[in-house]
Amino acid sequence: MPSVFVAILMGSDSDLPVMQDCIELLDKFGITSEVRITSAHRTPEDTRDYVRQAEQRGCAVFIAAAGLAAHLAGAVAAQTVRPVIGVPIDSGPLQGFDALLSTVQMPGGIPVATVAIGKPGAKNAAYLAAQILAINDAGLKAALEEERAVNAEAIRQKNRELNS
Ligand code: RP5
Repeated sequence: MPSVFVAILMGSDSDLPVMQDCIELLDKFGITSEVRITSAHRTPEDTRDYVRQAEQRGCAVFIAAAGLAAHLAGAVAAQTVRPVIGVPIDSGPLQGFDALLSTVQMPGGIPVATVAIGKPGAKNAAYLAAQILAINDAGLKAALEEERAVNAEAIRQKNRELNS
């Protein structure tokens, strides 16, 4: 049985600084990931070939990040029935609003779970992928719950400090 992993695809190496947190968060939760630069426009055949072989090798979730006329997530979703998470990158004169619409406005039947523009979306793509994998992984579910509890406690502590 192939080992499960998450594929992180991005349209350009210029997207990498935005996606760094995504890569690091998956690593923090012990989730194996593969990172590939591949474009819906510049390398369409490579994108198709990678998605097909990655699914066969055990890719459980695809994360696709792109800016401008961002068709990468849709192009990936066209090749697989694994969950696809789209991250609109805040590049170009419209700062990601173009990529948001290109990524989120998929026609019925080919879904892309679109997260926020830019760095918050990069983080949430990792959390969402982890939550999908946690459906069948009690340890991962516990780790996600523990992190939320720690974050909530940090806010309570700040309130105690503000009011002491
Ligand atoms: C998109 O075009 C990429 O995802 C990137 O966000 C944007 C600009 O790419 P570069 O011109 O920086 O390579 O395809």
